[in-house]
Amino acid sequence: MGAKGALIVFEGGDGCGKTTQVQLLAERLTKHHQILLMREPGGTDVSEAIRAILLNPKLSIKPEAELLLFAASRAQLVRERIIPALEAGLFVICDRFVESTMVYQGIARYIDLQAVEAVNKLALGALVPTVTFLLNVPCQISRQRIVLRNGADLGLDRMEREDFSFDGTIQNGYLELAKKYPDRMVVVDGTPDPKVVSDTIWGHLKAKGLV
Ligand code: T5A
Repeated sequence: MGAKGALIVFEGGDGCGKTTQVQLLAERLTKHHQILLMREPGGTDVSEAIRAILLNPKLSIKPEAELLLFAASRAQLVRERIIPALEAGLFVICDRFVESTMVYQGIARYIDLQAVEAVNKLALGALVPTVTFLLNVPCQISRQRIVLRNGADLGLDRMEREDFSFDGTIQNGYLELAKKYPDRMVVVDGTPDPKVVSDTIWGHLKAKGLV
């Protein structure tokens, strides 16, 4: 990793406010740093093509195939975009990363967590996120936000149609993971006004000496 670069990741259940926080942090960071914004799955031509498969509600994908598709998207993104940006000293902000795979494919889809970790490791190589913010929002609130955003017919993608998406499995899975990895994951209450959440995140980055 380059001397000044940092990889800041946002995680949480569907509709918890990651994209909103990524944008608010980007607005603040660009005043002082060069930044690169990424989302997973996606971020390269290959990864966006894989995203279209993964989120297509018409496709039925087996859990193990799903795991490998997410990992393939990530392996390309890491090598094509993230590592070069970090080596150039940029701040990379990523909407979802390895913890999504641990929670959605490992915990919610019941794929052996050691297998998920091994696949994640292959996709990442030596790369480790500098900090991962978990936006903790009860699933009922996340779902309400998606209803407000998408309208009554919801327009859910393939993952959001899963029973586990809004029944607490994902939120609890993330909280378990944050307990396991307290050094790299910071739990932030995602329920207040977006500006308040953003200030909290900025405070954590300051305390870590990153901004
Ligand atoms: N996935 C992904 C896996 O299964 N394994 C993996 O390895 C990876 C990487 C990705 C799907 O793929 C799965 C997980 C996902 O199901 P996606 O389309 O990228 O799908 O979906 P999400 O990441 O879930 O993104 P969303 O856009 O649905 O949710 P966000 O980004 O968390 O939420 P955001 O910011 O768009 O906010 C949602 C709504 O709430 C409002 C916003 O204005 C917006 O309308 N909002 C707030 N309202 C009140 N108070 C706040 N604090 C608010 N913050 C935002």
